[in-house]
Amino acid sequence: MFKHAIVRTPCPEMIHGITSSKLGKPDYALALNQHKEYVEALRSLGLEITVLEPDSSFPDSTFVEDVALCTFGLSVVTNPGAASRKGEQIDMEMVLGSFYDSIEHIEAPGTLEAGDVMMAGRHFYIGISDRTNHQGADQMIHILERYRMTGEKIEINQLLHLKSGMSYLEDNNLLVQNGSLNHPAFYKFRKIKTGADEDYAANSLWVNGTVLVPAGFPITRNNIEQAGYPTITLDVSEFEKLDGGLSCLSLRF
Ligand code: CIR
Repeated sequence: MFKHAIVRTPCPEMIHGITSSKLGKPDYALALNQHKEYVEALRSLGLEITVLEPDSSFPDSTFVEDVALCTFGLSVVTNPGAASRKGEQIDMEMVLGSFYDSIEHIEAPGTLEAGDVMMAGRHFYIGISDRTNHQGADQMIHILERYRMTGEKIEINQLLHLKSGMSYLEDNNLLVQNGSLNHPAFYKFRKIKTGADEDYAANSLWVNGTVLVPAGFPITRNNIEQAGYPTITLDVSEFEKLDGGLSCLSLRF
């Protein structure tokens, strides 16, 4: 069960964040409202929330998930692969210092963004992407092993991050994009599919038994509910415009 979450309020410069989408620029005022609702949803699930101030130096800094991996007794500060995101992790490390005794680091030339890291118990799947390279993933695996956890690399393509395409919902249930069910690394999981044309909803978020699902993806939500989970639907349209999803907006531990 998670007890804490760290989030960062989006900054006005978010409208210049990195994106591959053709959905247009985010509406900042709407993004602020959506972010507040996201925080309230996490709070309603029992989490104590640390809300960080907007950081205008980094347009994408609301996507806090990418700059650290938070897990059992260990936090790993990452080295983001995107040039405009390098440095976001420095402030986060100071925040994590009040929660963790052990903080490790991904060092250049390794790059890793934790949107590429999917936790399933004490095992971690690490996507090799445009943001996370082999050195970064290897460093992460070595760190995890020192703390009696394990990791493995997964080559991905056509996804920003591994978790853009799948989410572990605990209890052996893996939510996956409809078209990408067959990766051998995931054979042992029971698969819950997104709806056709609902790829974005593959980034849904398990929090203490409930699954947060992005608004506008009813088939996926129904499939998750059929698997036995209560859901909370949240509109995150302004973050989708920047290729970001529900998991990207918080660190949970
Ligand atoms: C980026 O491209 O870095 C941001 N616009 C979106 C990051 C989304 N983060 C995530 O999937 N964990």
